[in-house]
Amino acid sequence: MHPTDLPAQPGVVRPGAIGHSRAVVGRNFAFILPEGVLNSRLPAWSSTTVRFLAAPSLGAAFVQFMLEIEPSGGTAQPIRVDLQHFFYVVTGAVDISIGTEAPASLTAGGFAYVPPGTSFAMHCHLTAPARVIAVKKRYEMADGIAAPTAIVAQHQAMPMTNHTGLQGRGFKHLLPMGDLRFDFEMNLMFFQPGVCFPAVEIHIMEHGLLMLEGQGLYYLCNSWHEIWVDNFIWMGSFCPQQFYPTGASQAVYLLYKNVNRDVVL
Ligand code: UGY
Ligand code: MN
Repeated sequence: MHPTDLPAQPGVVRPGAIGHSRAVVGRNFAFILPEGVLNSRLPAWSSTTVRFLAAPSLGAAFVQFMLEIEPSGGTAQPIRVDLQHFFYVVTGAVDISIGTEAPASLTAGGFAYVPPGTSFAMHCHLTAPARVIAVKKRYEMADGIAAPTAIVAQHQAMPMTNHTGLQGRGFKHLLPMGDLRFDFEMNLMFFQPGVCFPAVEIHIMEHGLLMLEGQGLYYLCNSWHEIWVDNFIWMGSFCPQQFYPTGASQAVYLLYKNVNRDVVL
């Protein structure tokens, strides 16, 4: 019997809540569950709860966080910092303005890339709250390559691709794959039930992973972790990793990956 099968009494901690969690923070990965991530409020965001999921204090070279924006909430005033931002709307709808561009409306599955040093403002639609997963990363310049320009789009308008040739896999590369102006990728990864990658991967790139749909088992370093919607994983450099979907329907996750740059010594 799972402790959640027992009746919960209002105002009383549920049996099994003490010290039991699927959450793990290892040397080179972290498996993070939303119920354990406490709220922050930030001066730059009004009527917005922020939950930090990955940060340099964990070992990550980027920051990933969930914004929970109330209908009247959003950026207190336009934000302009010397960092890149990426936003993906998980639920609800927001308006985003980047630089001098006219505001664009994004619904669930919509995303935006904000280049370094470019201002942006985001406001939740008045009808319902929005949840937006965000990445913040310092831009790694490369000789002779200009920084990328802004992108605003909905993933639903993009074709599904599959460069692996494996049945049941699907990809949407939200940032242009192979475009060396970008120093990171944000990919939607689709898996039909039972379809995994062919081998345990070990690579220098880091990941931030948010489970969007379905469920499965995630292999991290040398242990398996059951994962479902809203669970988050930070995978550090060279963390052995593999995913095996276990649900009856497709599994989908959003994956951050730093790419296209040499190792700095
Ligand atoms: O592209 C990747 O590195 C991807 N296959 N990794 C992952 O899903 N953990
Ligand atoms: Mn990988």
